[in-house]
Amino acid sequence: MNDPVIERIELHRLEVPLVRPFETSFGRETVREVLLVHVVTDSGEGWGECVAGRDPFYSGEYVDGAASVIERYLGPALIAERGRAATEHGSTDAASWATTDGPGSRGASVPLAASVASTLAFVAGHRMAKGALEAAVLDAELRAQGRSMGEAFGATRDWVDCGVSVGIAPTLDELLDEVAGYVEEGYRRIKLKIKPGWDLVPVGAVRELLGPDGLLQVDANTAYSADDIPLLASLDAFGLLLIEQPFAEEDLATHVRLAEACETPVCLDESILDVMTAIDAIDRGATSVVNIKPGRMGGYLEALRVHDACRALDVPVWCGGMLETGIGRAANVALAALPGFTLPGDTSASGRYFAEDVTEPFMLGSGAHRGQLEVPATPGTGVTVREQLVREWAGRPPVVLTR
Ligand code: OSB
Ligand code: MG
Repeated sequence: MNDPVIERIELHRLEVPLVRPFETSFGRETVREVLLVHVVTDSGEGWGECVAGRDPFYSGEYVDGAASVIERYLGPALIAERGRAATEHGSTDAASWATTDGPGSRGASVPLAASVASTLAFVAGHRMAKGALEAAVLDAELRAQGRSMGEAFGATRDWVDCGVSVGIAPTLDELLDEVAGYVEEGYRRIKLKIKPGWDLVPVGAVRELLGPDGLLQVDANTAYSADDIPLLASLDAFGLLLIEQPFAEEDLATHVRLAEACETPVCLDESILDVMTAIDAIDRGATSVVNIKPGRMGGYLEALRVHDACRALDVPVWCGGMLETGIGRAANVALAALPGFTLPGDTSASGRYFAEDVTEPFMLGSGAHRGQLEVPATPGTGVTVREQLVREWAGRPPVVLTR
C-alpha cells in the first residue's frame, strides 16, 4: 500500500468553558483553550488535540506558540515531506515503532504516523505541537485501515480504571464536597493538587473522608524546594500512592533526595520528556512511578516507548491528563488500556471538565464498570468530532495549510 499523502492541515482554536475552575500551584483556569489539528490525506481524515495550555506555566509550551510553530514550521514541513516521501521514496520504515509484545499486537503498519517525529525533528522542542500533528496523522491512518487505536497500541483491556484530579479549592469544606461528589460518581482514585500552605491539612482531611483504603495521591506541579523535603516526607503518614513532581522539571537530584527520605513513591510528570529522560530518571532513583502524558512526550508513539521501557524495568505507569476534550481523551483511554498502566489514570469522564464535549461524551460505567471508561473499539480514536460545534465554538476562523 502506498503511503497516504497529506493534502491539508487545518488548525481549529476553541474556547471551552470548564464546569468548575481548575486551580493548581501554577495557576487557575476557567476555560480550556483548545487547539485541534485536522489532517486530510488522500485516503482519509484524522483529528489530534494539542495539550498546551493557555499560558506557559506548566510547560514552556503554550497554545499560541503551538499554533504558531505548526503554522510556520511543522505543518508546511509535514506536507512537503509527505509529498516527497510518497512520490520518491515509497513506504517509510516503521520498525522504530514495532516494539511488539507479540506478532500483530502492535502492528508496524502506520508508516505515515511513524515518520512524523523524524520529519519534524529539525524543530527543537515543541513536543506538544508535534504530538498533536502525529495524533491527527495516526487517527487518519488507522481510520483508513479500519483499526482502532487500542488495537494498534496493543491494548489488553476493554475498560480502564479512572481517577480524578482535584484542583486547589477556596476552602477545605468546598474541597471535601467536591471530593465526596467524585467518590459518589465512582472514581477509583483521588489526586489532590497541593502547594505550600495547601498540603498536610487538606490531604489529612481527604484521607479521613476516603477511609484508609481509598486510593489517594498528590501533585505539586513543581511548587516545592529542597527545604521542604521534611514536610513532604511527613506525607508518609497519609498512605499516599505517590507524590507527583514536587520540584522543578530539571531538578532530578532533589527528587532523588526526597525518594531517599520518604516511603511514598516519587512520581515524575513535567521532567519526563521522552523515553531517554524516563530511563535516566528511573536509573537515578528520581522516580519509581511514571506519569505518561503523550502530548508532553511528543506523541503516542513515544508514549508507547516509555510504557515499554517502564514495563521492562518493572516501573508502574499511569496515564496523565491535560483537561482534554473527547478527541485527546479517546486516545488516552486507548493508551491506558495497555498492560503496564497498573494505576488509575487522570482519564476522567467528559462531565468532570465540560458541560458539552466536542465528541460524544465519555461517561463512567456502572456495575462492574463503576469508575471505569470503555476503550473505544471503532477505527482511529473511535470518536466522532462534532464539526458543527467546532465551528460554532471557534473564536476565529481555522488556519488552513495546503500542499
Ligand atoms: O500536572 O497533571 C498535571 C492539568 C493541566 C496541566 C497539568 C496537570 C493537569 C491535571 C489534570 O492534573 C488532569 C486531567 O486532565 O484531569
Ligand atoms: Mg502532574
